[in-house]
Amino acid sequence: MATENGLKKAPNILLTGTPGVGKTTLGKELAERTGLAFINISDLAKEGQLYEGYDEEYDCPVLDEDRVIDELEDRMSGGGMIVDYHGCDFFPERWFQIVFVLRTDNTLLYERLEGRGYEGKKLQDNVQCEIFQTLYEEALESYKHDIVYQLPSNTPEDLERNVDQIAQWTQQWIKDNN
Ligand code: DAT
Repeated sequence: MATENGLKKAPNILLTGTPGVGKTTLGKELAERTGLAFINISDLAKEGQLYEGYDEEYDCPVLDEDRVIDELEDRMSGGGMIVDYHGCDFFPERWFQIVFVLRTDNTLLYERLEGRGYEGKKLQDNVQCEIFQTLYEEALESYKHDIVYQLPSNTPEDLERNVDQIAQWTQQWIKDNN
């Protein structure tokens, strides 16, 4: 199947949603299945120190969005990228052919984030972010509604189904666009 090597045009896919919903898990499996490249924006920022300060309240560095975009522009315009981030409003709209917002039930998400060591305000705020469907609304405000899809991400069966469906969509997109 198509990859970044330029032989075939492939779509860029955005996986977004509250931290802990399963973006990285899905993105890595999807990359294996499709041959597309996977990019975790948090890892990219860490490697390149693409930060513009520190958020004391949330105890995390603040992403330098402009530098992230500069860093990725060439690869994104080549297509075939799966991008994973818990935000979506600062990417150029033209980058993505489809946007998936992963959704997880509150109690499951709470347990996952607790397992990751989140506590106190950070834990509460992230669960609330999911309850208020903050990322779904951000996606609808940032991209055309007909390319934004919500996917349940509660169980291993959900993961399997999501990989299958997105891989199928990707294959079809490649057929239609080459
Ligand atoms: P994110 O990248 O959105 O922060 P993750 O991929 O790191 O999330 O997953 C968080 C945790 O949840 C991790 O322990 C794996 C687990 N997980 C992910 N998707 C799942 C699913 N569909 N069913 C059960 N557990 C899942």
